[in-house]
Amino acid sequence: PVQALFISDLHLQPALPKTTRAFLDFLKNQVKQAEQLYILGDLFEYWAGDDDMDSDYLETIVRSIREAADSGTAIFWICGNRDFLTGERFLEATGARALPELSVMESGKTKIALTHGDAQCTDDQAYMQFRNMVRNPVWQKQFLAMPLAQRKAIIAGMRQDSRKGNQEKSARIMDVNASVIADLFKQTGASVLIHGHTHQPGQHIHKIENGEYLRLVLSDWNLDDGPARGDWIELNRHGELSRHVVKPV
Ligand code: OKV
Ligand code: MN
Repeated sequence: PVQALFISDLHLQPALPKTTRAFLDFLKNQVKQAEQLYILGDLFEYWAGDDDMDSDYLETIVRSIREAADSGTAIFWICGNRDFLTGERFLEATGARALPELSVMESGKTKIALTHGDAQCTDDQAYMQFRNMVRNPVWQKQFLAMPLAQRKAIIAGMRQDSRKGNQEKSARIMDVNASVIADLFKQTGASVLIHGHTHQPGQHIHKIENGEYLRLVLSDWNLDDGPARGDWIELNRHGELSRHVVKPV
């Protein structure tokens, strides 16, 4: 009886077994009841290229997504800033369909815009510069031409660097820019936006030229360290949106 489910920022990795188990449980118990699942980016902590899918860990996840797709749920994929290197082989293996980084779905007469959320964090200029580089198809082709081990080493180096640098940036700089959000609502004609990325779950009303627009921010998932967190948004047949908390399994 569910039209669509939305999730983001699970950051799946072997070091997070409880989070991984919660996702596999979510696929079995929630997704199979739903017509559509929208994955709004950063399902994986990082994706080094489709040739990494041969690892047992990623193979299990890919196969589980495939089972949900085969059982009749349409699965839509918007990549995030960690898994933007997912390619055709990933899509074929999972049965997911790639969507543009900014997409609009319709529920009755309500238009819902969907995006990961990093492209709207324009106050972080250093990150926007990095993003422009790594989202360039020419850069990606060169990067993917390197051996897998080398790509993984480069990503590991970046992660180590950011562990020092990232904490210094303020929450404001790491959040979406309000005027970019206003432009997005204008551009798409949507009255609702769902995104993740910022790890600042919440709901925000944007008042733009006498109109009111709703921005729903998904949580990241982590059931392994600290207090458990994770959520999904459900869209039911009546066009109603609700937020649900992930529980450890
Ligand atoms: C995550 C953010 C660092 C913001 C790189 C391919 C590439 C993955 C990656 C590298 C960086 C994630 C995985 C990190 C988020 C930052 C800095 C700011 C604003 C590649 C796949 F480029 F090599 F192809 N990355 N890391 N930031 O260090 O965890 O979100 S990260
Ligand atoms: Mn992200």
